[in-house]
Amino acid sequence: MLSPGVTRVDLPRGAWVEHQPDWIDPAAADDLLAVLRRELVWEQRAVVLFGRSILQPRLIAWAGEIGYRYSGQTLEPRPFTEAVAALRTRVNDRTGVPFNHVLLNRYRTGDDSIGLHADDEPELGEDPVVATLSFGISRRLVLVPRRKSDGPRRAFDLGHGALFVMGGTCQRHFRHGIPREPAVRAERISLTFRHIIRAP
Ligand SMILES: O=C(O)CCC(=O)C(=O)O
Repeated sequence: MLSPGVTRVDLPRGAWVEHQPDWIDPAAADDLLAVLRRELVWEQRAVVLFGRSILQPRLIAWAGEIGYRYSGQTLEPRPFTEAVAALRTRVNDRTGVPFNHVLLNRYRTGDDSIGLHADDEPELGEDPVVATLSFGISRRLVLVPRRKSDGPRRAFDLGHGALFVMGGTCQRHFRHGIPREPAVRAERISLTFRHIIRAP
């Protein structure tokens, strides 16, 4: 039985997503956005894509008990800040998943983005559940099946205080991303929760 306000979408091949737009109420979300801006160490990192080193078009921060390796870079273990630890506890209770790593993305304007990808690193195990919490301006997450026969791409507008969960075989059969939206001139911060089963 789904909690009120949750939309679940069952996708082909055993993938699913859940979207809960107002999981955190707007006043609390305003406070959290201010705290996250202040509390985290934000940086723009270079990643290796197709053999070339490029700067990611967004800022990132992270917290985790175990390091996380993706796109040719390793995020070494880093302590949880107070706010991120409290949010992790809430997300773990809500999803039943013992997330132990949080990667935060800060999209300064609609010029910042993340390309289509899957969170399918071996350290996440088979068919990981990945949860995302959003603060600030709404941005569109697109979900694109790897096979054309699995239907159209889908889009979800992730607004202030929204919880979005990808589960089942989602990372195996779909890719997701936050495309550029040049008309957007305000900031969004997302926290993406992962359960890392072993160090990279
Ligand atoms: O910002 C988001 O909602 C998605 C971030 C994401 O896909 C990632 O960090 O892997």
